[in-house]
Amino acid sequence: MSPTLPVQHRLFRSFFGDRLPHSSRPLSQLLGLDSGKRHALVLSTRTYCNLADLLFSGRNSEWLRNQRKPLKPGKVSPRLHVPVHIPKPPYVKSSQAPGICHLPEIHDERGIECMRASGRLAAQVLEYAGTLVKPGLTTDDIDKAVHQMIIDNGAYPSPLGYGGFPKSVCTSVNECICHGIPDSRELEDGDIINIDVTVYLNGYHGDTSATFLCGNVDDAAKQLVQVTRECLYKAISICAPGVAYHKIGQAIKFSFANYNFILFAANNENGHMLLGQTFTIEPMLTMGSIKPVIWSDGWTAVTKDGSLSAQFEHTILIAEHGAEILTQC
Ligand SMILES: [Co+2]
Repeated sequence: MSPTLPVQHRLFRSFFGDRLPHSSRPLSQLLGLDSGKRHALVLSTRTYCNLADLLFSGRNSEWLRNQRKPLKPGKVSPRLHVPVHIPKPPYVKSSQAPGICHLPEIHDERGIECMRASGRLAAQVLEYAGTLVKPGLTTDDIDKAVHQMIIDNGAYPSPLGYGGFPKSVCTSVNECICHGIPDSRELEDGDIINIDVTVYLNGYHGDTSATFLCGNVDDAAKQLVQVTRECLYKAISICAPGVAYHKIGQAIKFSFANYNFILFAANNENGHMLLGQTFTIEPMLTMGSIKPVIWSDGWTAVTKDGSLSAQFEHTILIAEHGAEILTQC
């Protein structure tokens, strides 16, 4: 299959690890922000901006910009309540921003069972959230539904209160790369939306995201979403004990060479995967610029040229014979 439009998909990293100032062990599985999870597809913000300067021609950005209205901040509703009986992660009560854990996250049998449970719940919530996506629904509506399902299951919605994040889920529409804040904006026919669900259950975070199509989405956007999903599964397929993290990037590049896209799959992470380790893999691809612009809310990251961005994410366990996906129903 070859692309119908002269699009260039590039891989992002979740750069929010850069904003976390100090270490805090319990943040093992949150939001894709913790470098202790060994993001499998990483590139320093600085490096990828430089590469973007080099690679991004800008030839598609005008065409892409004209296709839809730019995303604008909407109204953010008041913070939702979590019942007192639900255990909260330590950062919720702390005024300090949560930190980064630099050690690999290795679990014993009990820890693995807990990770499976939180992963399964996160996957169920994500699947449900995806069924809600339709024109006219607001991202705030999605947040409310996700929040309710998580607390109904005795878990805490991890994003709520994380470093001041005001909502229970991240909703990243169209050119929003990640960490979009649910608000009063109604979804429109042709939008794509990444929903990133993280739940805190029995002391463990389960983290997963997917990009959903809203109504009639054009072929180029569909292809972006499809290729991003394939990137995630290709990456997972090579994971096993002893495999170097940087192999993931190489596998993706090789696998998608036929698309004639430019994929960013560089990886600065040293070391090898360990038995019993959990981490997330979360490729982000865009159709144009990989330069992010952060809104004044301090969270919402959009592509500088307004081009579409897609992301998929699973939390995986390194098992004896390969990776086990923890975030599936
Ligand atoms: Co996530």
